[in-house]
Amino acid sequence: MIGANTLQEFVVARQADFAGATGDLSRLLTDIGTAAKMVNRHVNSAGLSGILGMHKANGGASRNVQGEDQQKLDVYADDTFTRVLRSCLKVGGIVSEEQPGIIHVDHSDRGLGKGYGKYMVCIDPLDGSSNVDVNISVGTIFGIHRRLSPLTQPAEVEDFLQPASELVAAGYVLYGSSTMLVYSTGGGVNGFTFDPSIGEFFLSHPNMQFPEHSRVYSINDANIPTAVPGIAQYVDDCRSRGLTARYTGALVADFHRNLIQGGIYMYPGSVGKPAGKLRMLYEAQPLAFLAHQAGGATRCHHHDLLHVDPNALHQRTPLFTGHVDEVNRLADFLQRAAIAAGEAN
Ligand code: AHM
Ligand code: MG
Repeated sequence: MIGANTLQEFVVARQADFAGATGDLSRLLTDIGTAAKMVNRHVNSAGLSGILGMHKANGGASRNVQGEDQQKLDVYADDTFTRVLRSCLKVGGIVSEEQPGIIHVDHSDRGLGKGYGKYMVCIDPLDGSSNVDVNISVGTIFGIHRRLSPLTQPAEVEDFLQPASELVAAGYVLYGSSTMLVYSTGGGVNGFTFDPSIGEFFLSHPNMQFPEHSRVYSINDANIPTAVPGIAQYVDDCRSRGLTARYTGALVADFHRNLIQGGIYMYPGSVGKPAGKLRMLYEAQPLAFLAHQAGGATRCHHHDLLHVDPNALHQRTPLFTGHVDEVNRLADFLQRAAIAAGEAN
C-alpha cells in the first residue's frame, strides 16, 4: 500500500485485494469523494454565500418525502450527489432521503446501449442539516448494493431492500472541524481527512476499530422518558459505570466520535413512534455495516440490524450502534424489560 495516500490511490490499491474486480466500484467511490468535496465547499461557506436557512418552494417552506422541512443545503447536497451519481456509468439507481421514489439512471442515451448500471446507491445527502445554521457538524451517509435484477431494465424496489450484510460498500462524510470521508468495502474501515489547500482526501485513520473501553453514550435525553422499556435502565447503568454523555444531533458526528473514543449511539422507538426516527436504508444500514467492520454491532430493539430485511425505501428503524460489548449489554436490558412486560419474542 506504499504511496496509497490519497483516497483515489487507496481505493484503486484496495481493488487489487478482490479477485476479478473490474474497477467499477473504485470509480463509484472516487465519484462520491468528488461530490463530497463540492458539498464541503458549500457547507464551509454557507454563512457567506446566503445558503443558510429553509428552502422555499411555491411561496412556502419546502418539505421532503418524510414531511420534514428542507434546508437550502439539503437541496444543494441532494442535487450535487444525485447529479454526480447519475453521471457515473456504474450506477443504476439511487434512493435519496430527499426524494420519494427510485431515481432510475439509464445510460442508453450515452451511446452505451440499454444499460442501467449494476450498483444501487442509498444516500442521505446532508444528515443533521438543522445543525448547519448553528455551525455544528453535519454529514453525508451512503450505502451501495449490487443490483439483483437484470441490467437491461430499470431497478426494482427489491434491488434496494437487501439486508445491510449484503452491502458492497458503505461510508459517511463528516463536515466537521475538518472534513473526513470514512468508508469500508468489507476489509476494515479507513478514514481520510480533506486537505483544503490541496483539494484531496488523505488517509489519516487506517483500519479504524472501536476502542475496547467505551467512554461515551449518545442519546437524546428528552426521549428517555418515552423510550421503550429498558432504555432508561441501561442509561442509568452507563452513568453508574462512569460513561459520559455526548449528543450533537448529527448522527454522523455522534457515530464518528464513538468510533474514535469508544461508545454507543441510541435512537430508540417510543410508545408513540415505535420505529423511532432514523431511516433504515441510508442511515442505519450503512452505519451498521461500518460498525460491524470496526468491531462493533448494531441492533434495532430485539434484532441484529445487519441481517434485517428492509420492507420499504423510506422505512424507519430504532438504532443502537457502537462497541459490541455495549450493544450486547443494552440488548440484555431490552430483553429483560420485554420479558417483564410479557412482550419478548
Ligand atoms: P435528518 O435526516 O432529518 O437530518 O435527521 C436525522 C438526525 C440525525 O442526524 C440525528 O442523530 C437525529 O436526527 C437527531 O434527532 P433528534 O433531534 O430527535 O434527537
Ligand atoms: Mg438524515
